[in-house]
Amino acid sequence: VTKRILVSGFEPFGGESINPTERLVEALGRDQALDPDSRALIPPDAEVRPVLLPVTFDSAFKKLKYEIRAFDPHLVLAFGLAAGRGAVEFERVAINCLDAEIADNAGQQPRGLPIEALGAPAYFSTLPVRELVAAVQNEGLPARISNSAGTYVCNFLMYRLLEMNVRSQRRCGFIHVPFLPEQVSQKSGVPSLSFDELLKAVRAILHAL
Ligand code: PCA
Repeated sequence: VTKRILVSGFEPFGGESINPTERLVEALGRDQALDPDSRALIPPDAEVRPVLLPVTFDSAFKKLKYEIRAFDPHLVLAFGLAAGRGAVEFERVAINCLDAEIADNAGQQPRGLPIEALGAPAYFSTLPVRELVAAVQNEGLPARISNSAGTYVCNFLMYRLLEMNVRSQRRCGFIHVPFLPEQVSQKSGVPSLSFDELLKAVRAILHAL
């Protein structure tokens, strides 16, 4: 049986002109279009639906929810950029908190509010995060579990995604990735991961799942 895997990425935000996770969904779309045995990233027994999301509190989850309903995936892997982080980071938990340090791409900047007033304080990833860290590390690439997805659009999306799937068999989670090298060429001491390395990490994740 074919495993349906929805992979989301985000548009650029916060003054950056690129988002590595946007490039990632584009690359997965090209790979999915190839014949199953000639794909470089996606296992032959998997079908990936790449979805690009806007960096807005208003629309990001609405679009993801619509795509989940249409595709009915077994797994949802949501990716985002985490400025300054130095590894592929599997988020363990999403918290019921909105506290945007910068406005989103629609100009919204909620500060110190709950996502859902009477909602659960937090939801835990239903991905096998420890195994996935090992799968990426086995490729010689940096990976770790993160205990905070922040309080911006990524944490919001992860919270809503897990809330939606709390009574389902579908495994869902969020993965933060570092900047691309070209994004840090003017910043000293900020870590990055090359696009080839990112693809290698994602290939390892898809194969491990
Ligand atoms: N990263 C942001 C939102 C979009 C993205 O790629 C975040 O970490 O919240």
